[in-house]
Parts: sequence; C-alpha cells; structure tokens
Amino acid sequence: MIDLRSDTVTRPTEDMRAAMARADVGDDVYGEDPTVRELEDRAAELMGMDAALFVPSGTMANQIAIACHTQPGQEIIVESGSHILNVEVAAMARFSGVMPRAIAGQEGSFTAEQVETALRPDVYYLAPTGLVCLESTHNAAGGRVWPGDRVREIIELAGAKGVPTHLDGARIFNAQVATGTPARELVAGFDSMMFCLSKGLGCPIGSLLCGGSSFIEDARRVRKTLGGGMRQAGIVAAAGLYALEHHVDRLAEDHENARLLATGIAELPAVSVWPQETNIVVIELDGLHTAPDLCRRLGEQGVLASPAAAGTDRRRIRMVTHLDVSRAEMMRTVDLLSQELRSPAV
Ligand code: TLP
Repeated sequence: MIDLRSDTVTRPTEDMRAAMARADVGDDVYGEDPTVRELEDRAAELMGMDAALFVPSGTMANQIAIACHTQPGQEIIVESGSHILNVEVAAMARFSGVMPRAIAGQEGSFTAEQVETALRPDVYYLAPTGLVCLESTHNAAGGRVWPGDRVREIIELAGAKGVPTHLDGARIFNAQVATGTPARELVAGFDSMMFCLSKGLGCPIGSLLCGGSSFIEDARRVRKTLGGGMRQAGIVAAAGLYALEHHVDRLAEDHENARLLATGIAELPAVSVWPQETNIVVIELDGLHTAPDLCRRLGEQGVLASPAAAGTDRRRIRMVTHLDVSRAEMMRTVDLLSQELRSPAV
C-alpha cells in the first residue's frame, strides 16, 4: 500500500525503536522523567523559547495554548481554513469558552490590515480579542509557508494592541527545510508555538508546546486538567529526540517526492494542482471525477489518498509525502493517476 493520506501514518524505524527501548524513564507527573526533560529542553532551544512541554497531540498543544492565553468570553483570530478552527472539534468553545473570528486568507495567510479589521475595539458589548493564531505550514492551503514579512507585521500589530500570538507549527520543520530559515527564526516573536513529532518527523506520538517560563507552568496545569499528564513518557520522548537528530534534514526528500507528484500530474486533463512548497499536494478535480470516488478507485489499486479539508471536500484530493514513501512509489502514483484521470469516471 502507498499511503498518502497523511504524514501521520508513518511507523517508527528500527533505529527509532531501538532509541525508545534504551530510554531512561521516570514518572513525568512527578517531573522525574529525564528523557522527557531532555526533549523539552531541546525543543525550547530549537525554538529559541524559554521552555517547552511534551504533550500527546498537536490538538492538545493548540488547545492548551488557547486556554492559557485567553479568558472565557473572548474571541480568537484564526484563518478560515485553519486546523484549530476546522479539525479540533470546537474544542476552543468547549474548554476555553472562546469564539473564533475567522479571516479568509489567501494560500493560508492573511495580512496585518485584515487583522487590524478583525481586532475588536474596546467596547463593552463586543467580545475582546484574546489571541491571534497563525498556522505554518498551512495544512488546508496545501502545506504553504507563511511569508515572513506578514508574520512580523502581525506580531508587531498584535503586540502593540496587547494581544498574544500563537503559532500552530505542526509542520514547522517542513517550513525550515523549504525556506532554509532555521525554525527559531520563523517562530521568533510569537508568545507560543507548537510543533508535532508525529507528522513528517515520523514519531508515533507527541507534540511540543513552547513559550515563556510562566506560560509553560500554566500549560502544565492545563495539560493535567485535560488528562494529558503522562507517566514514563520517556519511551516516546526518546523517539522525539531521535527524530530531531535524524529526521529533520531528510524532509527535503519528502518535498522532492511531492514535487515529482505535483509536476508529474500537472498536465493531466481534468485536474489542476495547487502550488506545492512542502510535503502536501492538493489536486483540484474539475471534471467528472469527485474526490471520494477517485480516492476509492485509487485505494482499490493500492494508493491511499483522502479528500482534502479533513475529508470534507468533494473536489479536492490531498496527498502527503513522508518517510514511508519512496521516489519509486511516487512514480507509480503518478502513473496510476494518469490512467485514472484519462479514463471516464465511473
Ligand atoms: N492534522 C491531521 C488531520 O487532523 C487533518 C493531518 O492528517 O494533517 N495542526 C495542524 C496544522 C495539523 O495538520 C494537525 C493534524 C494538528 C494541528 C493536530 O495534530 P494531532 O493530530 O496530533 O492532534
């Protein structure tokens, strides 16, 4: 099976498993797991932030950040296609009592002027803006990297208004590799950020929430509230340390495989391919085919893909490259797509 549904589908390599088996562990709820501490210190250092917290998932990392930065009854600014808004089960409403104010971006990013308009003035009958969230790379926009100048202008504007900023950097290392800019520069100025180990980095579990020391102290309390305090978590943290050492630079191969796919099918009839920058390829179907049908037909022939926007889109397919797919498998996928798109839909 060539599984391109997501970069979350990877399985730990033999070397990663060996590192996990060797991990020195303790009870992390007592703060006694040396491997978790090492991972948190490494994450904070890589992001140029004071501290970091190891959490089970990207969703939990984002939701802890929202809970720590905001008060119930506030609004948070998000992009309309963002993961926080669309694929986190309305958790911001359930756990933090905040509402989203969505800005429609272009290719996943918006401007400081758009933020200026979305920020609520200090009027008693309006919900105050409690947080601005960006996402880079932007998943639903096809793995696009937020332009650095836009990020800086928004951070400056939010700072001037006293509104904190959070980055959903689930795939920040894809952004690092694509731009050649170290992650710590891409995230400079944000009050908090999170990145995932369980996507392109190939770990089985885990994300890191990074920020200032007192923010991370609060975050530790909220993590426990959500049931995210883990015990001998060093077993999985060891996979994270291994991945940060061995699986970052190789993301370039995933980007190259995505490029092969995107360019290989660009000229086919009945499709257009979104601009590809990292490891996500979005194929827009403009003919007779629908995304669920095409995904089913590809699946029957050994290639798994999903309709875009977490399965809700009937016209777009998302294919994601990762360390468990090879260049040869990408060529096979291009061949199969060529056959399917040239034949009439059934
Ligand atoms: N994304 C998953 C699905 O939920 C769509 C995927 O397959 O891409 N932020 C971003 C930008 C993400 O893409 C994801 C996961 C998350 C947060 C949440 O991470 P997890 O799945 O660890 O909760």
